[in-house]
Amino acid sequence: MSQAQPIQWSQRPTPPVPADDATARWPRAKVLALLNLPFNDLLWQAQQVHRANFDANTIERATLLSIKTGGCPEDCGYCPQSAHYNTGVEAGKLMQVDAVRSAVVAAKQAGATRFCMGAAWRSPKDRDIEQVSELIRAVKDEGLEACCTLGMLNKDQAVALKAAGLDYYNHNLDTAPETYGRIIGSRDYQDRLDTLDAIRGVGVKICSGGIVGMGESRDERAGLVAQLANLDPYPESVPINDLVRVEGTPLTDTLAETPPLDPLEFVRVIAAARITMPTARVRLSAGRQAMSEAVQALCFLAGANSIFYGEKLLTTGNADVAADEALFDKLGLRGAVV
Ligand code: SAM
Ligand code: DTB
Ligand code: SF4
Repeated sequence: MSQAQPIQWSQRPTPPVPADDATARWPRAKVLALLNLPFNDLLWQAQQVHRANFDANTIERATLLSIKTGGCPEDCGYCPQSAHYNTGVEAGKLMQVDAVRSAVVAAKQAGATRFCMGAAWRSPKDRDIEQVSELIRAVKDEGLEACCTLGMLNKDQAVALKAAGLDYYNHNLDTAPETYGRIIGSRDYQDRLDTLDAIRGVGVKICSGGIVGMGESRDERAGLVAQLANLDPYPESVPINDLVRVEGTPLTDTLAETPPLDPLEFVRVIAAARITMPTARVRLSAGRQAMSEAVQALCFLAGANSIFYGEKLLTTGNADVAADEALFDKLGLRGAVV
């Protein structure tokens, strides 16, 4: 029998739009119905799904490193690294392998099992892919899972990263399809789906999630979760970010009169992600530094089982490692082992 040929770009099936497709695995209306449940009923359902698929007392720890900071040509309205805004973030060059290796060793000693490298690119050049491949090999040499987020990728680039040993690629859908255009103008939703297709096609696992707290409605949050849950297969890792409002970004101005997202609404989104993507690692991501221990504990109860671990995200702060360890102790949580 002849081997299956990779699908040509022009023949790729268009992913279902959940809002219009009642036959989707997770029609958007069903996700909205989850978000509308009484809080205790929602958490009970999420906790049952969580326990059916994971040890509920283990949490994955993933450390982030910005390997190429700032000066990005894209115009994502939330992002401090866009060259379009004055946020005080200085543009830097791609980091050298020795400095990255030191960060990997430190992350491993602190207990991280995954190392995620982020670059402020629209999409990498082929030369960048060669250099990042060396960084991926440095992560793999230390025995950690390697993840990258480098912007849009084509299939050849995905092949090269896979060959270097990449385990996960992070590329977020960020919002519901209809919300997207008011946050980002320089690339569209389909570009993101195309990148996810390229990654999936070479067997690298997908890390894809989004941001809430950008002034969206609950229905729009349902749209984001439905879109992720209807990817076939759904992502192995799902980072849920609560917007970090950075001075100088357009969204921070737009939201000046809008209160931050109610933390209990954030917990609901985590629960909906857990229920609709039962075997995914759902990551309580950006915004955690501003959350109380009680809210974080509710996120874990709702099925979050991964965190970004280390004092910095890419350019903004994150919860202290010592505080995280103390919280783990209080809650009887353990770090996940790969
Ligand atoms: N440039 C690459 C890209 O956009 O794909 C990779 C890095 S980008 C910073 C990775 C993700 O970080 C974005 O897709 C977005 O979801 C998240 N992010 C960026 N700024 C954020 C903020 N202020 N608050 C919360 N999440 C943010
Ligand atoms: C993701 O979903 N969140 C991380 C990671 N993937 C790359 C990034 C959060 C960035 C927050 C703003 C900053 O530190 O620059
Ligand atoms: Fe650039 Fe990524 Fe920031 Fe968008 S989110 S401006 S692509 S670094």
